[in-house]
Amino acid sequence: MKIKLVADSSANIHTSSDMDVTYVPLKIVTNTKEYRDTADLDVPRMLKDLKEYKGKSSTACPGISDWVDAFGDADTVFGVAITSNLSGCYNAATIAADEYMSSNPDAKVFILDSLSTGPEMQLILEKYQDLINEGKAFEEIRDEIQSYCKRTHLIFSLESLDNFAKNGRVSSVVAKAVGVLGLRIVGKASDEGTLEPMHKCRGEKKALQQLLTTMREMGYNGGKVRLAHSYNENAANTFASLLRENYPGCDVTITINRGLCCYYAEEGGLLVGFES
Ligand code: X90
Repeated sequence: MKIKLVADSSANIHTSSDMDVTYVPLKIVTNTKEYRDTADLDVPRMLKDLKEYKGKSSTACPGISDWVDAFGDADTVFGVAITSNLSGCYNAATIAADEYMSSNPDAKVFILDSLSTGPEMQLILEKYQDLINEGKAFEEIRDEIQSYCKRTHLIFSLESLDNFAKNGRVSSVVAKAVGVLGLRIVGKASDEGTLEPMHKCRGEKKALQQLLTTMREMGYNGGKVRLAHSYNENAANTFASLLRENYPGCDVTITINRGLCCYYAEEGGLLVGFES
C-alpha cells in the first residue's frame, strides 16, 4: 500500500530529509513574472527582484489538478493546507480529494485545513509521519491529527504587513499602524485562521520577549517548537536560546521560510509554531 504525505509550499520544509512530503507550490505573481514556490525557487533572488519591482504583486494558490498530480498513484493520502480563511488552497485540495476518490474507489484521502501556515503545518506533517510510522489505520490517523492540531499554534513577529494589506488579507488601517520603522507586530493565527495582531513592540529584543510571554499565555510548557524566519537567522537563534534557557531540553528547530511565507512575512519576519 502506498501512503503519501502532501502539503502546499507554505509548509516551508522542502529541504527536510527525514520526511517524504510532496509539495504543491503556490505562486508569487507580478505583471512581468511568475515565481513557483518549488524546492528550486531562488527565494533571495525573488525577494531582491520584488524589492526593485515597482508594480503590483500578488499570490495564487494551486489548482485542483496540481493537488491531484501530487496524490500521484497513492492508495492513502494525508495532507495539510494553508488556512482556508486566507487562501483557496484548501478548497482546491478538498475538491481534488473528492475527484481522486471517485476515480480511485479504493483510495482514501484526508486533507486538514491547518487554519494556519508555515511551522505549524510543519508540526502537523511531523505528527502525520509519526502516526504513519506507528502503523496506525487511516481513520485513527485522521482523528488523531484533528485532535493534535487543537494543541498546535502559530505566533509571529513581523516588521511589515504591506503585502498582506496590498492583497486585502488584513485591513490597511492595521497595516499602517505597523509600518513604522523599528516597530514589530507580535500576533497569532486566530482560531478562525486569520492574522490577529496582538502587540506592538519596539525593537527585536522586546518582540522576542513578547513572543515567549505570548507562548506561555497560550499554554506552552516545554513542547516542540518549530521556528521559520525570513532571512533573520539572528532573531531565530536568539529566540531558540531564550527558549532553551527557560525550558531546558525542549525540542526546537529552525528553518528558513520559502517563497510564499517570505513574501507575506517579509524581511525579518519570524514565525513560531509550537505545541501547548
Ligand atoms: O492563496 C493565496 O494566494 C495565498 C494566500 C496566503 C496568505 C497568508 C500567508 C501567510 C504567510 C505570514 C505570517 C503568519 C500569519 C498567520 C495567519 C494565519 C505567513
